[in-house]
Formats: sequence, C-alpha cells, structure tokens
Amino acid sequence: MPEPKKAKVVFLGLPKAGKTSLLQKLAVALSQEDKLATDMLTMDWTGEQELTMGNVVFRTFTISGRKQDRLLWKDYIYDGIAFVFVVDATDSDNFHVVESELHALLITDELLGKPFAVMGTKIDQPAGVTEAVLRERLYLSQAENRPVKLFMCSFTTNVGYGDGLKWLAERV
Ligand SMILES: Nc1nc2c(ncn2[C@@H]2O[C@H](COP(=O)(O)OP(=O)(O)OP(=O)(O)O)[C@@H](O)[C@H]2O)c(=O)[nH]1
Ligand SMILES: [Mg+2]
Repeated sequence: MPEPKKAKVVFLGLPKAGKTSLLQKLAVALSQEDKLATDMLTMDWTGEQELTMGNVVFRTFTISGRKQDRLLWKDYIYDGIAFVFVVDATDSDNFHVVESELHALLITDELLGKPFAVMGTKIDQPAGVTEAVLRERLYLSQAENRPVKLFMCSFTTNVGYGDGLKWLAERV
C-alpha cells in the first residue's frame, strides 16, 4: 500500500533567519507530547531539515533572494498547506529582500488563500525592530485581505512563536 500523502508545513526564510531554531523548538514540544516524535529531525539531500509527525511534515526551505532560484519553489513549497515565514528582526539591511520575497510568494497562484505566519525573530536582541516597524517595512498592510499575520518572537527567550503556531494550526 502506498503511504498516505502527508500534509506539509513549510518554514521559509533568508539564510540564518532562524528556521532551524524554530524546527528544533517544535521537535522538543512535540516529543514532550508524544514519545514517537523523538529523533524525527532529519536532513534531506538539499541540506534542509524535516520533521515528521503523524501525517504532517514540517520542512525548512531557505529563500535565496535570487529571482532565478524561485524556480525551486515549485518543487519544494507549492504543496505546503501552511507557511511560517521567519524574518530576523535585527537584520534591517535585508528587510527589502524579505519584503519582495514574501510578496512574490503571496501573489503565487498555488499559494493563494494559504495561511502565512510571519515570525519576526530575535527580538531578545537590542537591534530587533518593533512590530510596527517590521509591519511597515514588509508592507504587511498590503496583505490585510489575506490570512497573513505577524508574530514577534524569540527562540532564545521562548516568546511569541507559540501564538504563531497556534494561529496557523487553527487555519489548516
Ligand atoms: N538571539 C537570538 N538568536 C537566534 C534566535 N533564533 C535564532 N538565533 C540564532 O541565529 C542563528 C541562525 O539560526 P538558525 O536557526 O540556524 O537559522 P536558519 O534560518 O536555520 O539558518 P540556515 O539554515 O543556515 O539558513 C543561530 O546562531 C541561532 O542561534 C533568536 O530568537 N534570538
Ligand atoms: Mg537551518
């Protein structure tokens, strides 16, 4: 019998945004809930991480900022049912790249209507910008008619991302 098709939740972000940190938090949380969830953090051939929990696969995908690499989206993320877009809130030099990548995803036909939790991370750092600044720099007001929501968080001090994951879980 073929394996049942798995639902995919995709963690997106620029290099070093904090995708793996979030996946590790999730692995720990899930393993506390369910012993079966331990040792499920694996690496695929692209070097991205994957975590399988029942019929849900959580996978990371690094956004390069290079337009030609968007061809890869088709194979890696279009079948996602929900998305976490991780943004390093201290990396203001790259907010314009994040903004263009995020909006390019939001206008992709295959992704219309799918929920995006945007997580502004590393707010434990002094360089972390406020929610209002990040919202403005990412032009999130343009996505108000979409299931897109910003959550400010820190994987170091364990704040914020739980709300984001909960919001996402309620929408799938
Ligand atoms: N202070 C602080 N550091 C963080 C936080 N989240 C991640 N980091 C650090 O940021 C760096 C990158 O985090 P990763 O989780 O590896 O990021 P990534 O997006 O998986 O990176 P790549 O897979 O290499 O693209 C690491 O040194 C983390 O420890 C956070 O909330 N606060
Ligand atoms: Mg990583």
